[in-house]
Amino acid sequence: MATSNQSYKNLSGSYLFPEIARRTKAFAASHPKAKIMRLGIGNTTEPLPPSIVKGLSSGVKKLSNIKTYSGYGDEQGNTELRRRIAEVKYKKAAEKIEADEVFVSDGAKSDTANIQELFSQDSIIAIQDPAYPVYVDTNVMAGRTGKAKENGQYEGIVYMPCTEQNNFFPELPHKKVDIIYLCSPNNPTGAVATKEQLKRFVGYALENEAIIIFDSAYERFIADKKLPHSIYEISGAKKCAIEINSFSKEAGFTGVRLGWTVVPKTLVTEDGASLNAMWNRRQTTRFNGASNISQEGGLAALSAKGLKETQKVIDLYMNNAKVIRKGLESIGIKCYGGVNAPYIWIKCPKGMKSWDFFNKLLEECHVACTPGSGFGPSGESFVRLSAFGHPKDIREAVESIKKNLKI
Ligand code: PGU
Repeated sequence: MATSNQSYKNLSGSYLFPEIARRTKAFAASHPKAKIMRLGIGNTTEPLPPSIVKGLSSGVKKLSNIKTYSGYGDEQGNTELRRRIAEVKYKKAAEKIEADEVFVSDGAKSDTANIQELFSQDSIIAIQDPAYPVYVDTNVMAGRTGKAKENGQYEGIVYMPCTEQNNFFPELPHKKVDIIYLCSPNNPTGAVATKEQLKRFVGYALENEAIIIFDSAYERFIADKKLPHSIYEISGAKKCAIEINSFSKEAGFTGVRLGWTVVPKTLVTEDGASLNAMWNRRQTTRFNGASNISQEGGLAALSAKGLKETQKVIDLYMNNAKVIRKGLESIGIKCYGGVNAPYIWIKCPKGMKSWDFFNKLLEECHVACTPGSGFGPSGESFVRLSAFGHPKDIREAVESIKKNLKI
């Protein structure tokens, strides 16, 4: 008789974003006249710029011709794309990133979910709280935790609170941990780690033979020139960090699907295993490579023209972020983030709980947000607004909040 993976029973609820979609849909069904403005999930809305469309089209065209047709490619990704990622994205790395340390994928979500497989079952995981829920949920599914406790924390995970008091960047773990998830620019708080802050974590990881899993999916949204875009800007990080990134937000590939993970060859676990060799083994066994069409699009996105064009779209989203912050602050709402990240982290007025404020925004203003508590217990009494949207819709949402929110 087949029995199920018992660890799934430890999950305390459904995945956050479908749950928001479900509640928003239910509200829409019972209020058919309401125009709902969706600032919940971070989903891109602007069309792909011309050079990327050209790249994708050339990928399709190649498939139509007997001379250029290709089927399965290398599981690790197109060699030229791996080279270009290493070159363009890691220019400022303290130690050079090589093309064969870059593994192309269908997006950062699957990589952030799959990477935990490389580590032993008894590894102790430390996670920023709040955090992108995939980090916690996949470790729960893998059986590295117990059930959720009353305070919302899963047994066995080391939570690193990110609060107003520490400017949303955590202290070092209070006990010895093996795997540390860091995300900067941060989803959901919009905070960006400084070099000094990253140095402290790299120092800790080297000293404790821990591995950092660094999610930099929003690095292109950093405007402040002093802030690091990659953990590899920190000397020593190639000995202790994996970095995961994506074309989703920076190039509008949320539906196209393309991302990558850097696993340095110098990365060795306490028991002497090469994580680069293990990830290579894992990917070649479980993954048949990203779409060859998407990869042509990725190459175009990293061309000089592509980078210029995507910057314009990023600027548009970041202008949305400014509009959201300014609008909400004008009615006395405390906002964080939204300066070097496309998310605005909002303190619920009068200490309201996240889901209560979610309902209030939906009912009074017809705006959907993401409840902060969905990202972890320290996100309680916050909500996240996403700056991904058409500027007109964002302005409309902000006006509706200013006009209709009763606080
Ligand atoms: N990493 C972070 C930190 C993210 O916020 C997201 C998407 C991803 C990875 C996924 O990137 P892909 O390359 O597109 O796979 N976060 C969005 C979407 C929600 C989700 O379930 O992925 C968000 O609204 O937080």
